[in-house]
Amino acid sequence: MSVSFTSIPEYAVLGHPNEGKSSLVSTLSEDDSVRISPWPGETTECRAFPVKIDGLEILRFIDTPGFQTPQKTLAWFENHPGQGLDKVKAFISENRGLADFKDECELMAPLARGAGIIFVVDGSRPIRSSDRAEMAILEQTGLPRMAVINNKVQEPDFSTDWIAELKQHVHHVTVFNTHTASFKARIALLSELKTIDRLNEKALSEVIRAFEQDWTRRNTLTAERIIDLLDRAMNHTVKSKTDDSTRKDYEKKHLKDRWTSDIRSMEHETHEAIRALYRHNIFNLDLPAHSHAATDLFDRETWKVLGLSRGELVASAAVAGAASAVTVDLAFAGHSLGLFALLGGAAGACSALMGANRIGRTKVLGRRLGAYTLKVGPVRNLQFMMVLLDRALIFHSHIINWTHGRRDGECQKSVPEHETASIGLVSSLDPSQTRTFAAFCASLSQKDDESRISARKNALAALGSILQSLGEKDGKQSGF
Ligand SMILES: Nc1nc2c(ncn2[C@@H]2O[C@H](COP(=O)(O)OP(=O)(O)OP(=O)(O)O)[C@@H](O)[C@H]2O)c(=O)[nH]1
Ligand SMILES: [Mg+2]
Repeated sequence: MSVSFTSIPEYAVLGHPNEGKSSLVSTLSEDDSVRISPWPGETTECRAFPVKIDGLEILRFIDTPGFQTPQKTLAWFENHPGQGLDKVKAFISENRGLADFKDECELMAPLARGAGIIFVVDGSRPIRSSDRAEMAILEQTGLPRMAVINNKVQEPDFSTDWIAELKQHVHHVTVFNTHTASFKARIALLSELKTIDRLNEKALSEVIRAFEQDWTRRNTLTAERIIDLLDRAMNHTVKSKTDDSTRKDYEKKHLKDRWTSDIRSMEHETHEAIRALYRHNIFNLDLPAHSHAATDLFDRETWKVLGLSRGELVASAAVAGAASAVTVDLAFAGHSLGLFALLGGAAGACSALMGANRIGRTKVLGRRLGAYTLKVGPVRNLQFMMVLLDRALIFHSHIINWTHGRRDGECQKSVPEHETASIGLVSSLDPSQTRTFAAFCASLSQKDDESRISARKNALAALGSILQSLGEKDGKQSGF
């Protein structure tokens, strides 16, 4: 282990094996390279996980192995003179190399350097005597210490017992879930560290400020990415020529496939860029099956999920038939009348619906010199834009709510409620936000650069504040 002490606030995350120490380190440092496993004993050595902003380390968490022989260790502490860090150092130098105290010597190394302590317990199991021994050892160190109650499951819940017991040994107790903690909850935990670690209070305030600025920066970049996607997707055009009239139908289908494949790639690239901004590398994003972001962009279900009966489909097809002014009639089955109603008044120059039950139409621009020119796009359709926007918002919401400590295949049931709703997030936009996006959609057809720039700026600002408010949702944390 090679961790050097500097004035950067440093916290060692300690506890019994398998309580969620590594998960906490991973979530707080936004690092999904931390090793986490369902089997106790995964972490055998201390490892430092720096929190960096703009490449600069501003905070450090140390992942540690779990206590193996807490009772014996406590006995040693009780039978030896001295106190505080001197005693911790004496314990390490006297017991280094002894099999009985191997993990204890390792986990105490950061304490000997003066690191603050975050003690993690699983509040869904009862307190045992080994836990009491661990708490007593930590008290002996005299270091600033806080306990985090991380309930692995909701029931049973022994948090009340834990709080009462922990309060006798640590300076502060908080409830924090490593799998569901929001950005707000993480900031709250950092603020709580300030209360136990007065010496680092100023540094932690700086850390919190840097975190918040960085979060706003990520939201701004995400908004830019999404607006770029909408812009590119709605302006996208593919053309081809054929001089063989017998191949016209084949070419039409081919062109439509090319267009849809291009749009899918654009969407995928945008989502991956958002994932990278939030430092997620390893998890396979399993979007909730009944959210329309889980299906393919051009799947009937993607559009149908917004809720249309057969009759409404026919009605919307009729509306679209009357209103359709798009060059290429690229249509999607299953439009939402609900969403249409929402967009109807705001549609402006954008066609609100493209017609139902027709997946794609390629326009034949005309026959010149014996060749047909076929074209798909641009599809400047408000509903198409809103579906893309909705899928990006659902993706973003999923990314920011998926903590780094939560690993693939685990805990699918705890996806926050708003992510599992079958209706996406655009249905909760307020009318002025809807109008702003409709104006942006309309501006794409305008020749005037200034109006386009200003509509884009307004859409960016609206989206930035929507993203910011998604990150501010429930802290799910309480301190004692
Ligand atoms: N459902 C759920 N599981 C959790 C939570 N926190 C941790 N776990 C799971 O508990 C197991 C142990 O988590 P770790 O973070 O590896 O625990 P640890 O304390 O570092 O364990 P050792 O390294 O063995 O000491 C893993 O399977 C985690 O996914 C939680 O909040 N909810
Ligand atoms: Mg571990």
